[in-house]
Amino acid sequence: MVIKKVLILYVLALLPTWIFSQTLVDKNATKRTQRLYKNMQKMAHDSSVMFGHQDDLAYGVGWRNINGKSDVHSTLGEYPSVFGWDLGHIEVDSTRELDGILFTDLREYIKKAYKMGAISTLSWHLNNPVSGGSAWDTTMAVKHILKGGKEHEKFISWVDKVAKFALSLKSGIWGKKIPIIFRPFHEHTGKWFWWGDGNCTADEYKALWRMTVDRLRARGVDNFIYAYSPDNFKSKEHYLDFYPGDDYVDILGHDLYHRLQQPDSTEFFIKKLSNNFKIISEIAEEHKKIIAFTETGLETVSMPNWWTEVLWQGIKDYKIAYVLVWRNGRPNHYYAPYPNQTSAADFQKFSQHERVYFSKKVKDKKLYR
Ligand code: BMA
Repeated sequence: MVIKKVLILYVLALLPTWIFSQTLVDKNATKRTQRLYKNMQKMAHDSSVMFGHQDDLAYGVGWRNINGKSDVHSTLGEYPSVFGWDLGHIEVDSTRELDGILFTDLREYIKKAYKMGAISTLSWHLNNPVSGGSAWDTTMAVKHILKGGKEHEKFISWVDKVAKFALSLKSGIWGKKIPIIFRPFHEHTGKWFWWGDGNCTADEYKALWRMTVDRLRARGVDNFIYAYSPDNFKSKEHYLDFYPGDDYVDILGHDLYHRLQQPDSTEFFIKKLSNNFKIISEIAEEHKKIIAFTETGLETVSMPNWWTEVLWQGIKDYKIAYVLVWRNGRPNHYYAPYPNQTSAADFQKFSQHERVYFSKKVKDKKLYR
């Protein structure tokens, strides 16, 4: 009898593990990284959405580098649950990333986010390895950095710098590595980056992605969760055109901004979001992946009810692990509110939605356990 009971309890305890059985593409990923992914799967399964903000702790509208400050925190009394950061210029050994954050500070911000129980995600606006121009310099480059290409060695040395940084992200007395969502070569369906549409073929892009991930793993990076994030797309086929494969991607992402150029742009954006996430949800179901809205925003959030009436309307019907808005970089280039900003009250309302998670509620989720 007792044995039977113990057995039933054991099976019940294992059930969630079976339901959320999709493992990371990196089979050698650290325990913490695996647990984070499992917990993200659970949250998405429960239709919970975490909120992210790029460079949140580093600067905001009218301030820079003030310990503990964050525009989101000043508005809500709590931090985001996802923190976006960028590695651009690490490849050229700059002491600061492309938007001016010291890499030494970046490491501390990531530690801080981790201690909060929140998540950090890294993008990489890396320079053009052929011309030496920025990520937006579309001089043909991808074919020249693949194996056999004239800048292959140089590119590999750049990936090694990312690996070194990733491996330096440690926390606690045991110095355990901090899990990170890595989101390289994003928005490739657009034409603006050197890895974007028209600047390389689908096969070259896939080869670039695989080569990068393989190299990171070979250098011992075992704390990355990989996110693929196309910009706008027309169909399921289009979303998957450049997809490097189920063995190379953990999160199906999407980047899409709300722009107020046309009179009907708001209706258009909501509809577009809803259509796109419907397509991504189908793909996620088939490929057993989770979804994230990896970059979005309305520059200067000029619509008072943007959070509840635009963003939320576009995503509420889907299981999206997190939504991240872009950086608060300049007075005319910011995506999260600050106190008394036009959309601050609505942002507060959005933050209180039972399905929405900022730092306080996420702490209880114990994402790394
Ligand atoms: C863009 C803008 C730029 C910034 C870049 C990389 O969207 O915010 O000012 O340098 O992202 O973060």
